[in-house]
Amino acid sequence: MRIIRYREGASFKLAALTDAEEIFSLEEPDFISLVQRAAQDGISVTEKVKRIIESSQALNKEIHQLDLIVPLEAPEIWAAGVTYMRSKEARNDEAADGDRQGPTYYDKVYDADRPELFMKSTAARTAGPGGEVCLRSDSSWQVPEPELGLVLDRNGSILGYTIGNDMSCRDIEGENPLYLPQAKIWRQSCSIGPAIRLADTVEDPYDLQISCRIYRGGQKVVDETASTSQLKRGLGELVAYLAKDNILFDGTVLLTGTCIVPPGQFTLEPGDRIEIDITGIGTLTNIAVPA
Ligand code: DO4
Ligand code: MG
Repeated sequence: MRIIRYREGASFKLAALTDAEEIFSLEEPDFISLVQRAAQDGISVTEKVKRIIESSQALNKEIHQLDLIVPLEAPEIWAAGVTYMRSKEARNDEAADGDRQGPTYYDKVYDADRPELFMKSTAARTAGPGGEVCLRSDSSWQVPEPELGLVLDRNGSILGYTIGNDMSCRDIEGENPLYLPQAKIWRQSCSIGPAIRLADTVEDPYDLQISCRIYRGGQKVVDETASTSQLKRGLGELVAYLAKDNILFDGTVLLTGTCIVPPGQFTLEPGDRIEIDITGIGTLTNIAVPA
């Protein structure tokens, strides 16, 4: 069971999307209100949505006919880094300066107890499905980072899963890791969506396929697939570090790191269409534009 939001005229609508791709209207204005309503009723969100579906009719619409928007206005989006071997190798490549001796910071953080966690985005900087993600004007090596996103409540419980794109400037981070905030955060440097898959409807979050395709002028120029089974850390471990002595909000999103990095010197260009799929969640599509 998935939750989506879409624009209809001047208003935003919340809806449930079943595995059979049927769409049912939900009365609550947003995902967190739905979670709170289910808690007031003493039932899970999935049970709440099932009961609504049983007593209502599916919309006479298909998903591609809806003007989808972010499935929730996440007050904060955080991200974990170097949680997959592929990410560690890519960071070591971009930071290579020829006279490296001993383990890098990336080697160390991959094996350390404490994960890398950083603030990635806010609601105002986050694009939704079909929206535009921006390319920084002072970077010439930019890539999407397809990531599994955890939708959390204020206590750190995982309410659901979404797809995140942690847009990144490999040249800026590679020049100096202290530039990380600039390599990661700018206008529309993050996107989430197209849906939130309710947590208790995911059989095994460590067995999800993540794919990324990039199209340029109608040609597919990147096509990569990986799996959350390659994740080095537990999801609960990442959430526990994020929550430590911190404030989480209902609807905080935690991106769990990338397992896909486009090969070599590949860089995004204006007009590129980025598609990211995760099993059971859907496809997050965005167009790259100049910032
Ligand atoms: O070390 C910098 C960021 C790593 C990251 O974003 C990732 O592994 O996904
Ligand atoms: Mg990342």
